[in-house]
Amino acid sequence: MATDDERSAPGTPAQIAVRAEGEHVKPFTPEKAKEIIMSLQQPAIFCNMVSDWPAQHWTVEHLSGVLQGKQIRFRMGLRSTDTVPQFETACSYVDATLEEFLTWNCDQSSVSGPFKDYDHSKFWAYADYKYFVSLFEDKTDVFQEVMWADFGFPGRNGQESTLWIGSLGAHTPCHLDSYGCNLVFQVQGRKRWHLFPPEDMPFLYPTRIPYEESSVFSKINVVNPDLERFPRFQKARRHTVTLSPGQVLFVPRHWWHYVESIDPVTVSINSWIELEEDHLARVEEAITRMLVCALKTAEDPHHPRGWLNPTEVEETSHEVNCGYLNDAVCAFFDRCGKAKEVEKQALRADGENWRKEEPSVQEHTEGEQAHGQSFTGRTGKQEVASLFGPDLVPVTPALEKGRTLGSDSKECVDRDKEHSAELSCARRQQASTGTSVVAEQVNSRCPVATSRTFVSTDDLLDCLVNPQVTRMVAQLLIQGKSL
Ligand SMILES: O=C(O)CCC(=O)C(=O)O
Repeated sequence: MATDDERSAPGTPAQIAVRAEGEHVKPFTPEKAKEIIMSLQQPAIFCNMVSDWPAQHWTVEHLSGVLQGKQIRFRMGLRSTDTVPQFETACSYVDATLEEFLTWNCDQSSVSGPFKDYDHSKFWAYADYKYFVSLFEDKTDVFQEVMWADFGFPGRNGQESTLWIGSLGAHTPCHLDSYGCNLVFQVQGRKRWHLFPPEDMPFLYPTRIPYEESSVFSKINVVNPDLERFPRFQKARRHTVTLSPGQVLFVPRHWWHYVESIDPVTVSINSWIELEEDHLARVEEAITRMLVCALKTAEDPHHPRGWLNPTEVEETSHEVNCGYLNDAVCAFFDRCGKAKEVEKQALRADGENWRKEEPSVQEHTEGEQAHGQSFTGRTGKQEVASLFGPDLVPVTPALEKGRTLGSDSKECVDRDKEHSAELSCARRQQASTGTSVVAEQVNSRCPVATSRTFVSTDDLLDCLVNPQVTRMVAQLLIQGKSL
C-alpha cells in the first residue's frame, strides 16, 4: 500500500498509473479526500480509491467461509412494486446462513431450507444493516480489511461499519439518516441509488412511523409514487446513480435515499461519519423518541408495537426517554463549550430565523446549511468542483438522462454549477417560507368536510414529530435553557 507521503506527491488522476512497480497511487490523499467529504454538499462517487482494500474480495462466497455457518437474519420482501413503501414492519424475517441464502438464490428450484416458503421469483432477501461488531464478534481481524483511513479518518475500519447483503430487488425504502454523512463501498453486484436533497423534505412527505432512532422515512415509494396522494413529490429533484463494485459513494448529510439491488447478489459496506451538527440532531431525536413512545404507548398499552421498527429492540419508558433528552441537551452545551455565545445568539433569534443562512448559533443548529462551510471552511465549492473528473464523479439530477460515469469532467462541473444555483435558490425560498411549508403540509392533510375527518394518533404524531417541527422545538428548548 502507498504511504501517506507517497500519496501526497503531486500527480494528476491520469497518473494513477504505477509509481513504484505494481503499486497504484490513489487519486486523492487522505487529507484531500476528507476535505472533499467535509465540504461537498452533493453526492459524488470516488473511483480508484479502494483497489488495495482486502474487503474488495468480500463476495458472499468469501463471507460465507469467514462466517462459518453463522445464522443471519434476512428481511424478506415482495418483488412486486406497490405504491406503498415496503417498510420493515411489513416484511417477514428468516434466519439462515449465507450458504442457505446462496442455495436459495442460485438454485431457484430448491424447496427445502429456511427460505422454502419464499418463491424466489416473488421475493427478495436482504441481510441489511448488519454491524460488523455483532456479525464478526470474535473475528475482529477482519475489521482491518476495511480502511476508511484512506478517506482521512485514521483508525476507522470495520469496527465502525455495517454490511448489506441482498438478492435482486432487495431495497431500503426512502429515508434520511439523522446523523452524520455516509461513505458506501460497493463490493459485489450493483445498486441503484435514488437520492434527493435535504431541501426537498416537504416534497417527500416525511413520517416517523414506523419509528426508528435516527431514520426519517418518506411515505412515498419513490420508484412507484402515488402522485394523486402525494402531488408535491413531482417537485422533488431526484438524483439517480448506479454504484458498481470498487466505487465509493459519498452521501452528504441529510440526503434522502432509496437503494435497490439491481444484480442477483449485492454486497456493500458503509460507515456513517459523525459530524458536529449531530449534537443538535441528538436533541431532535430525543424529542421524537419521547413523543412517539409516550403517545403510542398511551394509545394502547397492550398493542403489539406495530409502530416500532424491528431495528428498535423495545419502546423505552418515559423516564428513560427524559434521560436521553437531558443527556442530549447537556451534550449539546458541553460541545458548544461557550454558553455565553449561545445565549447571545439565542437572544438574537426571533423564532422565525430557523432557516436563515447566517453564521450564528445556527452554525450548530442549522446543520444543513452550515455543513461544509462553518466547520471546515477550508475548501470552497468551486475548488471542490474543480476536482470532479474520472476519480470523483458528481451525482447530478436525474433529468439529465443518459449521463454515464467518467463522462467529460468539464460537463460535470458546468452541470454542477447550474445545479448549485438551483439549490441556493431553493434554500432562499425555504428560508422565507419555512413555517408556511409546515402549515401547507398540515392543511393539505386535513381537507375540510372530507370523509377523513378522524385524526389518528399517527396523524397527530406526523405533525408533532415532523422533522421541521422538532428542529424548531430543539432550538426553542436550547434557547430557553440558555436564558
Ligand atoms: O444499501 C441499502 O440498502 C441502504 C443503505 C443505507 O440506507 C445507508 O447506507 O444509509
